[in-house]
Amino acid sequence: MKVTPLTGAIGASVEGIRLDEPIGRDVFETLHTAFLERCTLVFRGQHISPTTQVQFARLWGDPVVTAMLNPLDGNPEVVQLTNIKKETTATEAWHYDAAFTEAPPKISILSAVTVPAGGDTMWSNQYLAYENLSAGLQKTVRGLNIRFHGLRLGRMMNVAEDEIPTAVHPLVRTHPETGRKALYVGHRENVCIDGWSREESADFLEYLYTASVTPDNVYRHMWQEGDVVMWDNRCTMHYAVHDYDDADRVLNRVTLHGEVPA
Ligand SMILES: O=C(O)CCC(=O)C(=O)O
Ligand SMILES: [Fe+2]
Repeated sequence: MKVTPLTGAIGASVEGIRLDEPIGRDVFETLHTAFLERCTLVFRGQHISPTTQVQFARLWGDPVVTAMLNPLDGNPEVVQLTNIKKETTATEAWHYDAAFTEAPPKISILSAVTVPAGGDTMWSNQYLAYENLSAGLQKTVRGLNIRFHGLRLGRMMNVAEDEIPTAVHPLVRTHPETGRKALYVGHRENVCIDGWSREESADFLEYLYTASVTPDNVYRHMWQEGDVVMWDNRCTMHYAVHDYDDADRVLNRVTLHGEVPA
């Protein structure tokens, strides 16, 4: 097995492994170390079934079963993502998955079934987003909490305004495995510094959001069918580029239960 960094900031490609074959303890340890260091792992040419995807996911944790989206027959842990119109998609913005819940998923795993020309996904390294701030601003953000709302997702799923889920988390969270600090921020429509007005919060958070996703802090994945990509939802944001109109795009997704951010 070979692990190769994909950018200076984030991502590694893993070659010489088949996810549909048993993965021994040593190999898993190597994968785990690479995952914690690189935050996003790319496995090309896997073409795995939903069942294999769930088995692989179980090596890392406890898959989330969600009735909200469309579970794939026989595998309630697998959600199939299809082309949601650009106007309504909630994922064409930098985000952490389900940050508006009390204990957001720790890891997400996508397996590409059908890919159009385009439809790339990008990830940012939120450890570096924090570390790149000045010592003074780091100190300020460490003292703040942020409220996340599921507004964009709620709109997409026609959830009534007063039923939009919301949660308050530290603006700087400490990764439970690495002990490193990561900036926990999101799209302007979804976030507000806890205890500040929307107006006071907006430009401040916009600065942190924009600084997080500077090109030298991002990996952009051009999907091929059969690719599997997994990311650490405690120290990365991601963004699904919608540049493929009505073309088919099908990805199978599994997420793993996570910790309460601290
Ligand atoms: O469609 C994608 O590339 C990613 C969508 C997304 O945000 C997710 O699966 O969490
Ligand atoms: Fe997402």
